[in-house]
Amino acid sequence: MPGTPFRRYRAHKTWPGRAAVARSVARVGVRRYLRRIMSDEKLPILLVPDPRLRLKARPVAEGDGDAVRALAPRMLATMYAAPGIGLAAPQIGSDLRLIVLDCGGKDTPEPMVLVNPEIIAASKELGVREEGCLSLPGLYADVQRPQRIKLRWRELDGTRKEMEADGLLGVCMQHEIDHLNGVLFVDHLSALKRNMMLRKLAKELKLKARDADGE
Ligand code: K1U
Ligand code: ZN
Repeated sequence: MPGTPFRRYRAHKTWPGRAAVARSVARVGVRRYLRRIMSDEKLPILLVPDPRLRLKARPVAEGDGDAVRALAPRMLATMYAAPGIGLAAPQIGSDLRLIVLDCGGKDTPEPMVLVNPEIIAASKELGVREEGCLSLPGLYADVQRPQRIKLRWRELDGTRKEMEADGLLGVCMQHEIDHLNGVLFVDHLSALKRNMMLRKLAKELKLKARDADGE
């Protein structure tokens, strides 16, 4: 696997499952485990109103294997450092349909790398949960989405996977797949609320940039 920053998993063709992650964490501890699956390199996260956040990402094709295997550990490092519980490739300027997630606890990491994820079923019942976004720093709002989804994706080795998700994991998966389609959580709010929040953020980012220039 030339050019990939994977260390421990260099010889693996696929991402380890939940049980394997838990066994590794129990053996080496959380910090050492995460250091093994992450790159040292963190990537800058694009902020609104960067137009790249509004583009539809393209499906990962067979020829993208090396790029995806190189990107995934960098995306995990970027997500953990932010800190966040998810990250989609468009947020770091890539046009690939690739997301990483970890909705596990502090002592029970559950890193996931999903290639070409798609929602194949969604419940009629809706739920409301507060969301934030690394591309909209400091903004939070209650968002209504399907309570439960069925998701299909491919592993890094191309293996097809499916699972059902609800709660925080289900919300996070929907939020990240939205990013692949150029959709942000504020798009689920009323135009009035969305514009108010985006104006507030634009002001804050302008002040921050001015402060940084003055230093
Ligand atoms: O996609 C992103 O911008 C990441 C985003 C994911 C997300 C959060 C909440 C609901 C749905 C999707 C974040 O991770 S924002 C940061 C955040 O929620 C968080 C940060 C540290 C600890 C716990 C949560
Ligand atoms: Zn986001």
